[in-house]
Amino acid sequence: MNIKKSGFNTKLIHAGEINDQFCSATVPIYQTSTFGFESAEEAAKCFAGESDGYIYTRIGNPTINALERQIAVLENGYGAIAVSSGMAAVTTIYLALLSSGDHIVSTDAIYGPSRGVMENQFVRFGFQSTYINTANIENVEKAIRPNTKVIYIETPSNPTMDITDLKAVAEIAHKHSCLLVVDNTFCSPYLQNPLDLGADIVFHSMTKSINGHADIIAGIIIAKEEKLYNQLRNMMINLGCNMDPHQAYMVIRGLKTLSIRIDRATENAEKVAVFLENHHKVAWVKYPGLKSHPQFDLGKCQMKLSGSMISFGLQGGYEAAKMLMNNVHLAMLAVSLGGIETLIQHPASMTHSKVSVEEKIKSGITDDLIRFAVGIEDAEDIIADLKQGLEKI
Ligand code: LCS
Repeated sequence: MNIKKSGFNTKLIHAGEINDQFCSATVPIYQTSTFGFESAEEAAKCFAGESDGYIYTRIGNPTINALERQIAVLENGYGAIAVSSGMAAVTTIYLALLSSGDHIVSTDAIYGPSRGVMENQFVRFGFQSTYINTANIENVEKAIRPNTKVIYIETPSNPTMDITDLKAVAEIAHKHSCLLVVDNTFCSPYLQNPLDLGADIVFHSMTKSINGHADIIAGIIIAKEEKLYNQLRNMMINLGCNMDPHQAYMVIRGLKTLSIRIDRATENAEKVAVFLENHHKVAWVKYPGLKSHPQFDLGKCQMKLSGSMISFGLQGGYEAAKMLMNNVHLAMLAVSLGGIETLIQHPASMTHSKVSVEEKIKSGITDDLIRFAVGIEDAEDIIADLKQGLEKI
């Protein structure tokens, strides 16, 4: 069977299989830090790259590699590099691609620390950055400088839910000899495949929907070409931000039900978004599946489904938002997303609290914005919870 030619769900179940001696149905956990060699000659060959045996788990491990092979197939990439967290993926990418004096153009409303690490820490290493609303494609070309090396996109953006046209931005990036990097965490490989649309590197916080069970922190980077893959893997090995075999096993376990979970969470989110849009205390709702979303048509052609993330604001602003968050019972007041449980949070004071006030206003992370990550409970219960919470305002 050629797994690359099979359907998405078959890949979810079988693309990571390994041939172990007992024909186990699941990938075994190779919980070892090091691997022995049969001879000094074999050891030398492995270190010279002439034999592909395992050496040391920071460099490679059969359980971790099973997950990497599987995600590379799901994203149609050359290869994948599993790392200890989504932020390890972000920092590995920055450090592998940028040198002192290089410039990056990025979506402004991205996960707070992905921007914070660049503006507050990597600025010491001479990295330059410009943050813009990439949903307006004209902004991207205008922001490019002679020293721009990377265009970094999150779509839909976190937490503003703006959608960037990946095909158009890939064209601009390549015209200017830049690499296009896409954070595909909100969508997962099930909803969007940026490499197919022209991106060079895609990455995920697997803490979210890929693992899906709120019990693991993990990340993965997928490169389209071999040269980029090697560049990224070498950086990961030397930074030492590898994944642990047990962590990989847990992610492989969660990944198998990715499409079923996302189908259900999306079905719920569509109902919740309509409920919110029709509620008199709700000022606005931003959800890719609503016709009122400014990039509804682009979302439809770029994403398989509209996903489980909704942003909305209340008539009463931040004060009303606090009352809602303090009065919901089923939705948990917590950061993160893409899990089986419904979560509610306030980005301006939580996930994006380190972004400066001016930048928050500029990028649309307003004080009234509530981010709602819909889980796989019954839609009626999620809506009833919101309804009673809204009545308390
Ligand atoms: N990229 C995106 C889009 C994210 O949402 C997150 C985490 C990361 C990268 C970093 O991944 P981590 O290191 O946590 O695995 N997002 C979070 C959020 O929105 N709330 O809590 C964490």
